[in-house]
Amino acid sequence: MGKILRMNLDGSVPVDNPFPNSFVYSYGHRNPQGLAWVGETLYASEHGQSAHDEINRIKLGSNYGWPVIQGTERKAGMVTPLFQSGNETWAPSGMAAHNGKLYVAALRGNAVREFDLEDGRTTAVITGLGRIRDVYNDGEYLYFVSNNTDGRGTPDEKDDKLYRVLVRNLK
Ligand SMILES: [Ca+2]
Repeated sequence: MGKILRMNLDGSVPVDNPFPNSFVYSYGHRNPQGLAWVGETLYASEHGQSAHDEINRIKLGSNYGWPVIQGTERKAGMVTPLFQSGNETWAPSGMAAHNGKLYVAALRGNAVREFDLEDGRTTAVITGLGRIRDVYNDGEYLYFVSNNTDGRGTPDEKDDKLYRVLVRNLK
């Protein structure tokens, strides 16, 4: 099963990692793709096996369920995702945080999706540009890159591209 690891910059194991002498920070992941911090809280995007993609709030030492639970399923000792895509496929990739929201690149979803951490809603805020691989936020602008030339997309002549939009113009 997949894991998220944490190590010090010198390659040593942080003393406050959850398991002694182990880089493991969380486990039970299937295919984590993007990470973003909101203050002291870590969020991660993850691909499900078929649809059931996930956005998780990562707690130190927790088990995120793969391969025992998926989607909205619950089991003692395992964490059910904060957001999950049900029968849709987002194929979430890189992510960035801004103002209580996560902005997540979606490959198969052909979008940048916004996840509101307060009201639990998600919407596609950028569409029509094909597969989106990664996003970055500098507090004013959201930057993102298309990835239509990765062998799974339908590239335009000038793909791929780096885009920039004012975050306040997204809605
Ligand atoms: Ca999971």
